[in-house]
Amino acid sequence: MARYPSRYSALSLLRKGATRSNWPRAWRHHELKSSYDVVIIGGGLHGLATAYYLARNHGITNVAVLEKAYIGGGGSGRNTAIVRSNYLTPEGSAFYDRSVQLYEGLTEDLNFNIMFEQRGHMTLAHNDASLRTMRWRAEVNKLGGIDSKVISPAEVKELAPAIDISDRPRYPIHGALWHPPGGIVRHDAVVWGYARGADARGAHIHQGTEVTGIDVAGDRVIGVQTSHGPVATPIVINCTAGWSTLIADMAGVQLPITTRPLQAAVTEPVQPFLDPVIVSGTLHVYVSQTARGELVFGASVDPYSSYSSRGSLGFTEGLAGHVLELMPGISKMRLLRQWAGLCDMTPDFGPIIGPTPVDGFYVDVGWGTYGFKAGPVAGEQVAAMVATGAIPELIASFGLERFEEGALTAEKGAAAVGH
Ligand code: PYC
Repeated sequence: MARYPSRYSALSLLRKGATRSNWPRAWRHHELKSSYDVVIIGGGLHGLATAYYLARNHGITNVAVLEKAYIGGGGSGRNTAIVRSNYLTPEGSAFYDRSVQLYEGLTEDLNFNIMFEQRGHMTLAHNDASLRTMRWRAEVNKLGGIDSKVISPAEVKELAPAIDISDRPRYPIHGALWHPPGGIVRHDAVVWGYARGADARGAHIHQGTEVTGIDVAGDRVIGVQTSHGPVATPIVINCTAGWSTLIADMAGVQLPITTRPLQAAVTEPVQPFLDPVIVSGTLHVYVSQTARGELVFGASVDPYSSYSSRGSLGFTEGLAGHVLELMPGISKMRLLRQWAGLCDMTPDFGPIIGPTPVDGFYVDVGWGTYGFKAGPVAGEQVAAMVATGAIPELIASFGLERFEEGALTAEKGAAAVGH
């Protein structure tokens, strides 16, 4: 398990907490300027990472991040914080592998402890068909140099003793895809670390600033309208989730996206007993145990479009039934909270990153259920695209034009759970 230095010793944290003195502001408030070189819409992980890498890697600092609520309040704060790169397609696994690499170095790079725990990621197979997909994924992963292999039920039990590998459950376990570099991160810390890094390098983060319109002259973007006034800019990047289609509509760009809620829930904390992240596509559930001892659960996206960010009783009932198939020993644990985040689903379950028919208007959207783990690499690659004007190889297959050209990416088979 990776261990990273913390910025504060326990004693200094206690002293600061008790006196509430001298907490440095992590990012500053600025007046909204009338023009910026780049405007990023969406103050989540993707928008903040893009601002950070624009400054860090390309020296572009006259940048505004516009967030209608507060930073990290959307998908970045509502996901289940899983990081992995065991995707099905070569382009998907190469892309997410770069993200794992960035996550591995992020605490040091940002000088902010993101608490990345590489405890391994296990995708269970409950039938021959899923075992075949696991083998396929393992082979694609190995070819790309990614640590990923199929393991037996006995090895599952050794790595996660709480899992029932007997033939009692309705869907007994036949094996699993084991991916040691996968794990979990403290998701808020990643958002705050990027915000701090972007701010320190000159980007302006504007919370409570809603984009109400995008100004286009001819076929070129020239600015945005906001709840705090107009801003002129030659470059606008749509880094939103949930509202990505509404923002794109403002520029006259249509995106092939439908928005679905994805629910999650967390239990009361208990002693550590579950090391890896466990995923079961057949049972539509994934679970990990946080450093605080809570179990964090997620499931499939809801089967309807909605902008709701609340949990439902139907979700809790389904989740409990499925989780107890996997781990009958936790039947007495109590759920503390549940919530939903918004997932922008594309027809091929790949993201849409790149330019659009409107010059200067870029998108980094359509992340479905993969957005959190992609934050660092998406930020890095989008920044490179905007700075150089060229499309980096790692994102070349995720362009908007693929839906017209029929060059789809087919990443559904690597989803954590069914869609
Ligand atoms: O793809 O690993 C994943 C995932 C976890 C939660 C939602 N998606």
